[in-house]
Amino acid sequence: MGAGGGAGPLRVLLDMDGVLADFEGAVLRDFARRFPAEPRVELAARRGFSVREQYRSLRDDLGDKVASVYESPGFFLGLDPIPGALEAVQEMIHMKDTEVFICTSPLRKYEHCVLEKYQWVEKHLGPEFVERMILTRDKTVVSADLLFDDKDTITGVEPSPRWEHVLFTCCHNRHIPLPAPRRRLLSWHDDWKGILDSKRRQ
Ligand code: U2P
Ligand code: MG
Repeated sequence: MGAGGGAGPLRVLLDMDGVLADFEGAVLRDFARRFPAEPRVELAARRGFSVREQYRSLRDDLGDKVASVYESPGFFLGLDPIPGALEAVQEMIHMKDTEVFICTSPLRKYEHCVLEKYQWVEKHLGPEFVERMILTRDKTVVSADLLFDDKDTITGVEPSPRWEHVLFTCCHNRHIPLPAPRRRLLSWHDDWKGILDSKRRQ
């Protein structure tokens, strides 16, 4: 099925943080380095999409402290790839009848984040993928068949997005029960090709 119905290539959107790039691991590592005396949230204890909110719930000022970590220059460029992500994306881009785009939201404080997201994609995936980047604060207006994203609830101005949201498992969402027909991809070593195939058949 092509984007939202009919014949045509399958269009797939890939989120960046939590799906291609290890945002959570880097936040914890850099927070512990910069604020070694402060309490921190280990990855096994992460709950809820927003790191800032969870740190704020520990102590009011910790929310801004953890945000200062991911707002720092070099943070987004320095993220490690999620295991298996680069290989999966390179394979997906060469699949027949498949269009792959990277769809990511910049921080409101976008100074370093926007440039470094582009640099990260060029560094890890190559310049041809820079052509495939969509930066938007509202993913619901983008038309595609599938969106792989670690955010459990994705909302925006469009009440019925064209894509099916496949929840990519991340430390903050692994405990969330997903009512059918919603589905998950546990990791890039899980059966992402099966999800693409089943979508083509719909
Ligand atoms: O907030 C904008 C984008 O930054 C990433 N982010 C931010 C805060 C947070 O706690 N966790 C997090 O992942 C997300 O980027 P994306 O996943 O779209 O690449 C979030 O959308
Ligand atoms: Mg994400």
